[in-house]
Amino acid sequence: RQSSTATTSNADHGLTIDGNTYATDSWTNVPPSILAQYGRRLHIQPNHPISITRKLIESRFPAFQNRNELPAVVTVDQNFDSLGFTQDHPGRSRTDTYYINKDTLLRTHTSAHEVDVFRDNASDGYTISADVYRRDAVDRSHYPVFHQMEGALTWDRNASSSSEDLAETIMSSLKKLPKHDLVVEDPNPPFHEERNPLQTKYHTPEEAKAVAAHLKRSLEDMVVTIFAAADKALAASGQGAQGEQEPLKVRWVEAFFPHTSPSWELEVWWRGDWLEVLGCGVIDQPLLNRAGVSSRVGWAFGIGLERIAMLLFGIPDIRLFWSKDQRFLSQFDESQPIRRFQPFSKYPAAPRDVAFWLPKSDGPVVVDTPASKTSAPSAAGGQVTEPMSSETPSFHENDLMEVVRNAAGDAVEDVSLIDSFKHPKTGRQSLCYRVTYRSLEKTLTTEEANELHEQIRQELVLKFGVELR
Ligand code: FA5
Ligand code: MG
Repeated sequence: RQSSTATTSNADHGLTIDGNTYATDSWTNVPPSILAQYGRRLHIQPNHPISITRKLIESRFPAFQNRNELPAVVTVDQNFDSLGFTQDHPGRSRTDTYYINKDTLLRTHTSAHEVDVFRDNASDGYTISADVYRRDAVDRSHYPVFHQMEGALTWDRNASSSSEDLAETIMSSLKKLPKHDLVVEDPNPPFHEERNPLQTKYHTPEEAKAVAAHLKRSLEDMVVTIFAAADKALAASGQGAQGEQEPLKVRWVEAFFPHTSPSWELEVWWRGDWLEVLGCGVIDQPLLNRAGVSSRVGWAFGIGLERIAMLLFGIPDIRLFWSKDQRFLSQFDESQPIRRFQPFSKYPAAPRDVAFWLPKSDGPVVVDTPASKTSAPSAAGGQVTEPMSSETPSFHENDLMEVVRNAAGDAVEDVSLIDSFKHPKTGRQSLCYRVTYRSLEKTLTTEEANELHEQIRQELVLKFGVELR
């Protein structure tokens, strides 16, 4: 198989992507940085967490055909018109979408292939996994290239004698789906006249209700599978005993997509937050008509693979998926059960200890115990600092953390109390902290680490009157 590549050439000659050259025009806005990422195809790279996540989801839909190699360059028609996007839909804007030229773009979602794949009509169910591109902010959970999986299942009307019969067929296939004990919040009516209408021209309420019920149960089952794997990995890592976790909970939220109606988003309650995981709905019938399969009725969903992979493996930063560092890649093995990602930084650590006598004071001293570690925001992120006692102390460990952060910022990965004792005669308390310096950008020299550390030592004396040992 040929690998995908993108090259930028002289604007006069256009853009060459996957061996095809496209004329550029005033719509062209794909930057070289995006073209440089093009062709990695993380979703089919063996043992990559995005690929492992894809396979895990695919495994819940065993009868589906999996389309994972569709190229990312699509037409405006495929990405928007074929799905019924209105002309003024904001998604079409050049501020949101990477255009190659006015007619051609990098797909913004896997839905861009729905009509083509329905037209192929090769199987009742299919998934499409692919890299998708959106002009977006870059932070821990957003990246301008990410991966989606589309899934769809349709039934042929012609195989049923009536709409009652079709609804019954769908409901009986629903009954064969695995049962789960997931807590599901679904306060939504089956349809809402303005917000989430039944496609009255094409579907009876019973048909649409059956499709929706089948859709929701199928996706709930998928979520149960994923989160059971995530819980297991978490328990195995010792980071979260299974019993302590709140039970898994999901909720269905009304949504709008031009290509489904009614539509919903599925949100998962995970570690204290509602997390949007996917969008889905009853497929717009005119879309199926355009694909030449007007006798088919069914559901479709689109899920973000990074979001799932991040919680499955505990990957703290979306940028890590693009790492070529073996310390990242070697942690994932598709033949093994899912394991939590062990954060690392690219450059060596420079640990420095600071030991000091606390000044005599009446106030309590709030420190952590050496066993339970309190971390400054680590370079790899993801570690949560335990809130400490709210009493008014003379010395609060969080003050030290702030001194460290102010002095060294992102160059500090970790701060831990490693020793604490009270002098038997004087009653004075001594503490020793280990500060681990490690930059994401470079190897810190001995001198640089020493300088940062000295600054922190002096600040502790100035701010807290400690006596350095
Ligand atoms: C869509 O892209 C629809 N095409 C999904 C769909 C398919 C609906 C089929 C109905 C039928 P949305 O833009 O919400 O919808 O993206 C779907 C999912 O992709 C989100 O739920 C989220 O998990 C993921 N996602 C969206 N934007 C980002 C991003 N910038 N970074 C990472 N994941 C994202
Ligand atoms: Mg959404």
